[in-house]
Parts: sequence; structure tokens; C-alpha cells
Amino acid sequence: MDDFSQAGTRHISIIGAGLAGAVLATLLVRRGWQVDVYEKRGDPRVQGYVGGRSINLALAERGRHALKLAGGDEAVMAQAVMMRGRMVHFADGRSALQRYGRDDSEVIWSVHRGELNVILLDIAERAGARLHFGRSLESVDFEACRARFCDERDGSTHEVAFQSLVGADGAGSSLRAAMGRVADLQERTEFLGHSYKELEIPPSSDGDFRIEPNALHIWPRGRYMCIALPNDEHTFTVTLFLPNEGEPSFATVRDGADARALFERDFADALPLIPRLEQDFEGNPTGLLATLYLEHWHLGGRAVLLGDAAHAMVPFHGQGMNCAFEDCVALAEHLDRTDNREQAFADFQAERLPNARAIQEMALENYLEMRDRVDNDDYLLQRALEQQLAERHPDRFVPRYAMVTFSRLPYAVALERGRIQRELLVELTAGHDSLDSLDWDHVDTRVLERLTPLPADC
Ligand code: FAD
Ligand code: E0Q
Repeated sequence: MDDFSQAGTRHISIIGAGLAGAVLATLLVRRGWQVDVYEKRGDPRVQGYVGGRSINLALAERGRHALKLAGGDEAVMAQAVMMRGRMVHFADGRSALQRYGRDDSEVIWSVHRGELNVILLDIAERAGARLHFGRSLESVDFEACRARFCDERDGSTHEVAFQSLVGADGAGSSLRAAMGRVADLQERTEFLGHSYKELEIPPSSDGDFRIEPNALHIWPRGRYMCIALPNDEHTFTVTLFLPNEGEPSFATVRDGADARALFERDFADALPLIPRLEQDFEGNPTGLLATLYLEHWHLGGRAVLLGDAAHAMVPFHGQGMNCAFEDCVALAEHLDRTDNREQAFADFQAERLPNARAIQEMALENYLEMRDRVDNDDYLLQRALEQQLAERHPDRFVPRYAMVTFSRLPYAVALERGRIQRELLVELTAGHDSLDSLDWDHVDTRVLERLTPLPADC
């Protein structure tokens, strides 16, 4: 048996060596903890990333901050592709870039999930974490502090002792299920009623990006949409989001031929970019989208959940991984602050649960905004005013997207201030169809009345 049962050894067993598991392991080892990480799948550095497809994610300030603390930012950024804004492809064939930030200091980064995972595993292992692959958590005896794993490659089972378990095992968390068997976590899953399918835009014949590389492309079409994020190998990963029912939906668009007809009608400029549309549509799985709410993230000092295992969200703000990384920093800090694990886990939950709820809500709202509003006139006028107010009052009026994406202000603060800002924008643009007719003295007065200055260091 391991020696961590000896007094004074600070040991943690992490379930899942995905994005959050690898970062948390690194942060804790760097703080002097002993860490074992158990991962269901094989080592992606040995066998190549499972699935083989290129799937990418938007990395923003919160995620980068955690990566810096873990010593991984530089390696990750070496393969990241900058995205300055949304390139909106309208139904009539026009397109326009909507910048995310003020300038190129406020951008987001497209990173390859598989490559990111490999980098993070290397860093964790180099720091001194012990990684165990082919170890799928099956059951936990929380009284005896023993966990049982199965190696899905040969069916063998393995039992290990633990001091505390951390569930970084994603939306379908096995640790959460095990905790739910001995306590009521008050778990609730709300399905969005929309799902997604990934498709690919390969490089052009001379090896270049086929469309503008430094943007997140979006084809908003009311109740549904497509997006595309660039990969460093000059491809784009396209994600088609459709409702599960109605027309069009995954109920009516069932095979490659249906998908082609949908693209001919609604995404005509994207169609010639996706030569393997039929094969991609039929060969790739359809992903479900849901928000997971739990009232309890921990079981005394024995187990705690973070990342998607605690609060899976819909992907429309590109913050799930960023939030999971922020969770890792918070948990490492709380664990360092006290030797009382239950206290550390309770403090972690108290800090993070309200913020997770806030980003879950903002992610849901962003879906409506993305597919419905980015090409609507009221919205564009409000956005124009938002930009003016951000310039006139940089210490008070920071667009909600920027608070979420380019700052580390708590998500709950971004949600609350965003609400006030939205009210101001609606109030001040009411009855106007251009900014020219606004009374700027009145506008400034209202901003000063409703928004306090932000802290300087976020
Ligand atoms: P995961 O990354 O899911 O890792 C869980 C790990 O646990 C995996 O390695 C898994 O194999 C392992 N595991 C599972 N079960 C067991 C078990 N029983 N035993 C042992 N190991 C186990 N986020 C962003 O920040 N930006 C984006 O642009 C973005 N885009 C997205 C697009 C889509 C379509 C989706 C679905 C999500 C997107 N996200 C994005 C969210 C992001 O993918 C997740 O929030 C993030 O992966 C969560 O990290 P995690 O470590 O908690 O879980
Ligand atoms: C980002 C970056 C999957 C996904 C990821 C994202 C974003 C979107 C729409 C989607 C939000 C935005 N966004 O452009 O407002 O900023 O990550 Cl669908």
C-alpha cells in the first residue's frame, strides 16, 4: 500500500487526466503535494489522440492565467491560432468581422484539444504527478477510503487507497455517480434540445487556410447556426448546431444527402469548403448539449468535483474549459490554506458554485445572441453604443463579453454588471435608430449613476 497514510503526507487522487485533471495535478505537485491521476483512456502520447479528429477550443484569459501558474502557457500558445473576433457570414452571402476586444491585446486563441491534453500531461508528469492510464473509476468505498478501477483494455480490476478523491472526470462523471449513491447531491440536468455535429474544412490545394484564419467564423441562421475555429495545421473544425426536433433539425436532417441540401439552402458559402460533408456528417457522432446543476460538490473531506463533472454547461461562450481551469487554481489555493479537507472543499464550493451558475446562465444566453441577434438592427445599435460607453468610461463600462473573456472578475460579477449595462443600453437607445441623436451628457450621467468603478487589478 502507498505510504501516504503516514501523518503529514498531503496526497490527492484525481479521477480523469483530461483538461482539468492534468492542470490540477500540476498545480498541486508544484505546491508540494503527492498526486496520483487515474484516467479511463490510454495514454494519448503513446497511441495518438483517441478519435483522431481535430477538435478545437477557444482559450481565453481565465484559462491562460491557470496555464501560466501551471507552467504550460508558453507550450500551449506555440500551437494556438489567434482569433480577433467573430466573422459573421450573413444569409445573403456578405460577411463582416465583429472584433471581440479593443485591439489585438484582447483576442482569444483556438487550441487543439488533443495537442493541449498531451502538453498538459507532459507538464504534469514532469512536475512529478503519477499518471495511471487504463484506469476507469468503477466504485468507491468512502468509509474505507478505497476506490476500484477497471482497465477496459483487459477487464482487470484494481483497488487503491486514497486520502481524498477529486472528480475531474467530465460531464458523465463516475465519481459524481458514486457520490450520488451515498448522498443526495441534488443533481439536475437540463437538456438544451439542440445537438451538434463536427465537420472539417481542409487546407486549400496549396496548403493554406481556406478562409480568414484569425477569426471564429459564424453562420447565424435564427434557430440554428454553424461555427468554424482554425487549427494550426490550416484546417477548420466546423460545428453545426441544430435543434433536435422541428425543421430543420437532427430529426429531419438525417444523412449526408439531407445535410448537403441544408447547406445548399442555408450555408451556401460554406458548402464548397467542406468536401467531405456527407462522410463527416454520417461518420461523426452527434453530441448532446446540456447544463448540469448540483447543489453539493463535495462529500465531507473525502471527495470533491470540479470542471464539467460539477457544472457542465452549453458551449456558446467558449468558457467550459476556461472555467474548469479557474476551478483548479481555486481548489489548489483552498487545499493549501487549511489541513482540514472538508473545510477546503466547502470553501471551494462556496467560492465557485455561484460563479459556475453565472457562466452557465451566460452561456445559455449567448446561444440566443449568437444565432439570433448578431445580424439584427437593434442589437447592432446597442453594440455601437456599448463600444462608445466602453471608450468613454473604461473604468466602469466593460462589455460583458470582455469581462468574461479578457478579465478574471468573478463570473457572478460579470453577470450582475452585465445586467445593469444591458438595461442602460436598452434605455438609452430606445426611440433612436442612430447614435447621432443621443444626448451624451445624459448618457454619461446615467452611466455614473448606475455603474461603480471596477477594481483596477482584474
Ligand atoms: P474533460 O475534458 O471531459 O475530461 C474528463 C476526463 O476524465 C477525460 O480524459 C475522460 O476520459 C476521463 N474520465 C471519464 N470518466 C472516467 C472514469 N470513470 N475514470 C477515469 N477517468 C475518466 N470550453 C472552452 O473553454 N472553450 C471552447 O471553445 C469550448 N468549446 C466546446 C465545444 C463543444 C462542442 C463542447 C461540447 C464543449 C466545449 N467546451 C469549450 C467545454 C470544454 O470541452 C469542457 O468544459 C472541458 O473539456 C472540461 O474539462 P474537464 O477536465 O472537466 O473534463
Ligand atoms: C467565443 C469563443 C463553441 C463556441 C465557442 C466559443 C464561442 C462560441 C459562439 C461558440 C462566443 C462568441 N464564443 O463568439 O461570442 O467567444 O468560444 Cl458556439
